[in-house]
Amino acid sequence: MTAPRWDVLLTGARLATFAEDTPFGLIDDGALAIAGDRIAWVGRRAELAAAGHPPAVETVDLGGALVTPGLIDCHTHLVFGGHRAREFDMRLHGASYEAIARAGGGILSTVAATRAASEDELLAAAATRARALLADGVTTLEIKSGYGLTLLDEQKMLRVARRLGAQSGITVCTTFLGLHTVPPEFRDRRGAYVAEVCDHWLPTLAGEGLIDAVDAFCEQIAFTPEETRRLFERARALGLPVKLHAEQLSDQGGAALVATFGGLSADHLEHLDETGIEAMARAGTMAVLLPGAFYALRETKLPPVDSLRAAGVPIAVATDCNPGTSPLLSLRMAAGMACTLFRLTPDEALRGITVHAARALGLTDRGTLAGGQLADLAVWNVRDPAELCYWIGGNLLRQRWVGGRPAA
Ligand code: DI6
Ligand code: FE
Repeated sequence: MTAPRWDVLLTGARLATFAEDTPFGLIDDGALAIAGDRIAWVGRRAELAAAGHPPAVETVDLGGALVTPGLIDCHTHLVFGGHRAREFDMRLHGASYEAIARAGGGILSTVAATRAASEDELLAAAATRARALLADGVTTLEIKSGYGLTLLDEQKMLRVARRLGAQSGITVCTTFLGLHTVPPEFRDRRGAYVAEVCDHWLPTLAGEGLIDAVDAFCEQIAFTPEETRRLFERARALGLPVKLHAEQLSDQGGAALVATFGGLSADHLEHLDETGIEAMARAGTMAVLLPGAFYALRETKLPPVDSLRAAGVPIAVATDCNPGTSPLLSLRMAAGMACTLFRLTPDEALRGITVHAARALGLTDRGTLAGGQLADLAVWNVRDPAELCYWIGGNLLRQRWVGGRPAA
């Protein structure tokens, strides 16, 4: 794309573009031009003169630093009250996640804490967590509801997510997760709860512009495929995209179900089988791997990465940041864990937190360094892209650019 004017020209950059199938889409000694909030030109510095543009308003020499697209966390539960460190301790003493949930802990204990918190308290706590993600390169974030489980408390969570986007200056995509668990008020009336969520809350919250996508926890300890299908039918009628927590603890056929609705993604997938993989490949439903939950639950069943690759299902990686199963506040760390635990290559893991993560959110305007893409960038203190997966912790980020401007 040519632009009438370049506002900024970054030179002396190693560009991991993820726009090509070459390793990391790497361009050595590259240059990247920004016009307005968009990337105007990407290429080798040597080709710059031939691009025939007038000098940019400002030129910044990055001295050989690595530049990637801003990182995209496509699955988080960042808004919640309290924490669950005590359950962490209980699990270390042998209690299972399912047993804690069945005994009324688990998601329900976070529901109680989230209901008790004010909107401002939730925002302050979520903003602290968001700062950690941003400090490790994130420029787009998905946030799910699902710890309110009354109409007012789900509304409260989704408003907090929207406010967090406005105050942090990054894109926050919201997802309605009313079918997360059956709340205490409906303990013996789950049918009535599903009906309430599908027929009342979903259209109400959608009408208020609070929902970008719809998700459910399809699991033995949560909701059945039939209940999930009912939700997805309502979402489809409202024109909302769907995604699903699928095949995390058991094989419920959730991935195949979300694929029949042309879903954006099926997430977790440790127990995914070939039927589910084929359905995802046919529908273009992406796989989102969540190694933080695998790690925290000391899971041993691996997601079928080889079969996903063979079927050509694109793989994204996310933090799943939540107080129960994945208290993980670094997306870069999630990518590193996807390599170490799931044997993704660093190239796959980094595509998983950039271009594939964007597609898993239905976003085509970001995730690669290419002309016309949003100028959301991460500039790093390392030179080799694989280092972003290899270092565990550390302050690797030099600077984020959001919408064409350096971010604080
Ligand atoms: N995402 C979820 O929604 C559940 N597991 C997961 O990975 C439960 C989250 C929780 O226990 O709070
Ligand atoms: Fe989750």
